[in-house]
Amino acid sequence: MKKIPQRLLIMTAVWCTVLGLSPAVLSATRLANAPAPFGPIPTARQLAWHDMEFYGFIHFTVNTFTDKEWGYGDESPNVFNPTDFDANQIARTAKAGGMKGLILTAKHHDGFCLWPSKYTEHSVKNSTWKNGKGDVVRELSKACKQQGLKFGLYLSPWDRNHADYGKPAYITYYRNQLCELLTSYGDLFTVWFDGANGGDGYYGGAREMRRIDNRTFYDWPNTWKIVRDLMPMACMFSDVGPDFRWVGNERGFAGEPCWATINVGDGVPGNTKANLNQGERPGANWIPPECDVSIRPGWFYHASQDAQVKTPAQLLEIYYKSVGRGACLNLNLPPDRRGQIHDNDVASLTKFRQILDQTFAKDLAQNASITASQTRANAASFGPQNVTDQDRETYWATDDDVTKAELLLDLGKPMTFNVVSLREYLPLGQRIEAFALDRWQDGRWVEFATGTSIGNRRLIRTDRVTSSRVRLRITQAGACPALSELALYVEP
Ligand code: FUL
Ligand code: CA
Repeated sequence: MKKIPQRLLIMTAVWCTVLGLSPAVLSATRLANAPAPFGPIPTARQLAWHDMEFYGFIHFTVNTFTDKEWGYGDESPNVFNPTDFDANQIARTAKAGGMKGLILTAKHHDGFCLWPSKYTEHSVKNSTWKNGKGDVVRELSKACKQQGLKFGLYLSPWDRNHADYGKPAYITYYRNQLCELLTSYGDLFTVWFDGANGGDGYYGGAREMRRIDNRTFYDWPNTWKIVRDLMPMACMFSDVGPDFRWVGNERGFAGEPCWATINVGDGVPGNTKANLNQGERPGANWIPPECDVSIRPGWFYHASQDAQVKTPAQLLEIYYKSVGRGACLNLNLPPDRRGQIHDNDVASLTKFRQILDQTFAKDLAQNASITASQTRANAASFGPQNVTDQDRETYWATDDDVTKAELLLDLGKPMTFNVVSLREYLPLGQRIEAFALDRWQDGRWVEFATGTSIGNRRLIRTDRVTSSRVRLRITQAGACPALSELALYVEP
C-alpha cells in the first residue's frame, strides 16, 4: 500500500480551505481502510504548527531601555535606542538553538510600535534610532527568512498609549494595525493575542484607569476573521485559541495528562473556565497548548538578571514537560540594549541544544524487530514496523474493536536508554488514553513507566534502563490506537 505523504495531505487541505471544500473530500485521500478519525481533529494549519514543536519569543521594546516589564505608555519614542541592533544575530541564535520560528512583540502593552505604522506617531518612525528610518519588524522578518525560520507577530490588544483605548474607535485602530502587519511582512506562521488588560495607563495623556469587558470589547470573532482572510495558514494564539491555547502558566510546563482538546464554551481571551493546563477529555475543540516561558525571570531584558539565565538542565526539564507532553515550546530570548541576545543566554541555549542533539542522534529501536498483539486487517500498511521508520505519516493501527494492544520490541542485544518517544498519528485525533512500558529482566516483564496522553509527542524520561526487549502496552484508548512512533534514546 502506498502511503500518502503528509505534505500532500496538507496541500490538499490548504486547497480544500481555499476552495471551501468539506473535510470529507480531504479524508478521501487517506489510506484505504484507515481508522475513522476520533473526536475533534487538527486542521491543516494546526498540523503544520504541531510539526514545529519549538520556536522562540522576542520581547523587545521601550521596556528594554526603561528596565520595566509593562511600560505605562508615556515613553518617548527616543527611549527606544538599541546601540547595535542585529536581527541576524538574533535569528542565527534561534536557529542554532533548534528553534523553527520566532515571534516578535511588534507592539507590547505600552503601545510603542516596532514598525513605522501609518496609524500612529508612537513608533520607531519618531525615534532617533536610525533617524526614524528603522523597522524592527522588517529586519527580523528578513533575517528569519534568511535562516529558514518562520516568523510570527504579537500585537498587544491592550494599549496603554492610545487615547481611544476602551472606546470603539480603538478597535478600528487595532484592526488597521493588524491588516498593516498581515500585508507588509510576508508569511506569518502565527498571530499571538495576549489576554492581559491591566487597567491604568497614559491613554493619550488622560492617565487614568480604563476597564474593558473582555467578553465584548474586542469582538474577537471579527478580529480573528481578519487573520483568517488575509493569512489562512497562520495559527492564532490566545487563552482559548482558536488554533492553539495558553498552557495556564508561564513556567513552561504542560499538564499530566495533557490533552489537545478542550471545551471552549463561551470562554474568551483573558476569561475562560477551561482547564488550560491539562486540556479536557472529552473536549469539543482541538486547541492544543503552547508553553510560553522566558529564558530569564523577566520577559524583557534586565541587566540585573544576567546571572539568572535558565541553565541547560532547566531548559531540558522545560523541553521534556512541554514538547514531551504534546505541546509546542515558545521560549523567550529577550534582546539586550544593544539589540542582540546576551552571551549568557546564547551559551545556555547552545549547550541545551547540544545535549538534545546528542540525545536524539540515534534511535536505539531503529533496527529492532517488532511484533504487535494485533494489526489492523493484518495489513502491512498498518503494521508495527511503521513505528520505527522515522516517518510521522506511517502508523501502526489495530482493528476498530481493539483498544488494548501491545507492541514488542526485540533489540537483539541489551541496550541502555532513558528516553522513550511516542507519537500518535495526529490527523486521526488523540486516541490513546493510557499506556505502560515494560523491560525484560530475569526472564520476566518489569514495568518501568506508565503514562496517559500522547498526542503529537510524548517523551518519557526515566532512570537508565538496560534491556534487550521492551514492551509497550496500550491499556486504554477511546478508539483503536494509531501510533506513528516508538523510539528509544539515551541522554549523554
Ligand atoms: C503576558 C504579558 O503581560 C507579558 O508581558 C508577556 O508579554 C507574556 C508573554 O504575556 O500576558
Ligand atoms: Ca512511522
